[in-house]
Amino acid sequence: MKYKSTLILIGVFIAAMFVTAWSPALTDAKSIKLSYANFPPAPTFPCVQMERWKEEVEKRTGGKVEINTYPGGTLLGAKEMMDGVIEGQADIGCLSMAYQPGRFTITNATSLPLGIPDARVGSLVLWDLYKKYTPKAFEKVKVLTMFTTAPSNIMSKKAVRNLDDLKGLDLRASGGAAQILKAWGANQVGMPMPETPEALQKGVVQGLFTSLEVMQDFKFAEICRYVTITDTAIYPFAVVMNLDTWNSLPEDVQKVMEDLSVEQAEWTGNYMDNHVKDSIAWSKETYQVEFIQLSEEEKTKWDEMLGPIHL
Ligand code: DTR
Repeated sequence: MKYKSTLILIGVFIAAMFVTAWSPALTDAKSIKLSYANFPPAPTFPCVQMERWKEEVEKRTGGKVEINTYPGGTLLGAKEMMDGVIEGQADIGCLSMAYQPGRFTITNATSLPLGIPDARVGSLVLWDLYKKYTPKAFEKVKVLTMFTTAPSNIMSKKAVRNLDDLKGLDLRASGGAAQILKAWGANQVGMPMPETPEALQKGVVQGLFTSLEVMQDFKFAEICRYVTITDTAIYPFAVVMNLDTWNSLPEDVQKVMEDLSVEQAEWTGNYMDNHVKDSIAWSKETYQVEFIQLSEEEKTKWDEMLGPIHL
């Protein structure tokens, strides 16, 4: 009797193994799971583009790939993103190149004052630059896409109408944007975006220099009631994947991701450009923020001071 029930048990076990291996439903359930780390809070544009990419990849691979997203630095912080992905702490990571000066020199050239008009153009130029030079800085990862912010403007607690107003003013900026602020005589303070709300509140800085969607997304309009339009530096971003993870993916999944690269760059640029418009309208309406246009004469002075940065 005991012998018989053991035989039945073995039979059931073998049958279960067989069903697990061959049932399409169960095979489908064995999807490829990828982690995607991001440093700023969920409602900000780097995370909005992350969710869009996740949705598209999951849809286009027919559910074969499942992506778990980690916004707000919950998996990797702003400055550890690149190395964290190289080491495999996350499969995918979104990084702002400005936070590690000297590391991404070729692609950071896009943050020079070149007159890039908006985020869509910036993102496509950045992607072309990357494809043309495939910089060494990215040789240890697979680059999935790149994009940029819209041009930077000054958001401040006090009005900045001329270079005298700007002199010695503590403003937060990183990378190429930092060089621009220094050239204008401001006191540039470097820190990643997620640290900025506290620095503004505590009075460590009197404003910041970046794209204007943050007025709404970080509610900076509440504290910075003045914006001086300069339309200069854009900030470049990259989305990178761990190389072993990339090499382990089936070809059809790799193709879906490759096909998305430029599309995602352009999508993000368009999203950013539209969102900046919304943020300006929202800031004016909600906090009566004043948007200051420099006079022709003043603007010429500011532009001339940026000349040496192009060299
Ligand atoms: N590198 C960024 C650029 C930036 C602009 N908007 C956001 C929103 C969330 C994170 C970063 C950014 C900067 O630090 O200004």
